[in-house]
Amino acid sequence: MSEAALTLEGWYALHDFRSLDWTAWTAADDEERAVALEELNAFIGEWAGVEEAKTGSSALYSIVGQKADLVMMHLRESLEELNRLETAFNKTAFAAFTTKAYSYVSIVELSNYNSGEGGGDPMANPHVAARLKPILPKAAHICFYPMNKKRELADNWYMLDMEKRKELMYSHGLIGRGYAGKVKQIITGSVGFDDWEWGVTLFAEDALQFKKLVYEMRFDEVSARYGEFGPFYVGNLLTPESFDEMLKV
Ligand code: 76R
Repeated sequence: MSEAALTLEGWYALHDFRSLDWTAWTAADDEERAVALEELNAFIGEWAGVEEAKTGSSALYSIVGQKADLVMMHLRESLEELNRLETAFNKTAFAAFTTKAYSYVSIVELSNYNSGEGGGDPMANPHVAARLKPILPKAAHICFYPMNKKRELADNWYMLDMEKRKELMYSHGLIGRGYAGKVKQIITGSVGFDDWEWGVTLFAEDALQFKKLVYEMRFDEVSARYGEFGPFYVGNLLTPESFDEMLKV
């Protein structure tokens, strides 16, 4: 049996995608919309305190295309908290104007492929801790997609020995590092939690860098030979102003 990579886990993650029922929203009267917005803003207004208390982080983006209209990405300390959050949203008057589009449950994950130096408590390393419990950047764009590593007879990631996987992941990391400062990635593990093995969430000021990075990685053996990809969601940061503008009738 090949040796499993050691993983470190941080905050639990929920990517909650919703679509707006524009017919109902535009047909509602001003009073109904005002109540819905008030409840929505109260819900969103709690996120800042959670970040300050360092017990989680949330981000809100619109989604381009017909797969969804918006995504709320939440990082929290437990699945219970994620559950409470989605339920709290569902109870707002605003939720009555939305439908569920997609969701993804996972946990922030770091693996030991490139960690090199052993020993010591990795959680005591502030860089590691910051990556496991990241404050989501308020970058202009988000890109999310789930993925697997292949388990086919000829190309089975899970049958490769540790040394080989380390070597392959080293090359993966090198490409990634070429995008330092342009793309921030958060890898979340979802084996046992959702339908794919990982969620990949990327943040960038320039959305074109998503295409450049993902395309370049396709030529790297880890992705070219072993990567399998789910649907891609791409979107724009929703600030209080741009969200107001989006919902204005
Ligand atoms: O964490 C680290 O920085 C160490 C190196 C590293 C690991 C272990 C790393 C670096 N990644 C790691 C693990 Mn990654 N990553 C992806 C995708 O679209 C595709 O082809 C793949 C989707 C992107 C875009 C990306 C970006 N990475 C992983 C894993 C877990 C693998 C496992 O355990 O088997 C997956 C699924 C995955 C996928 N990766 C980087 C990046 C970037 C930008 C980096 C450089 C990070 C940095 O140095 O700042």
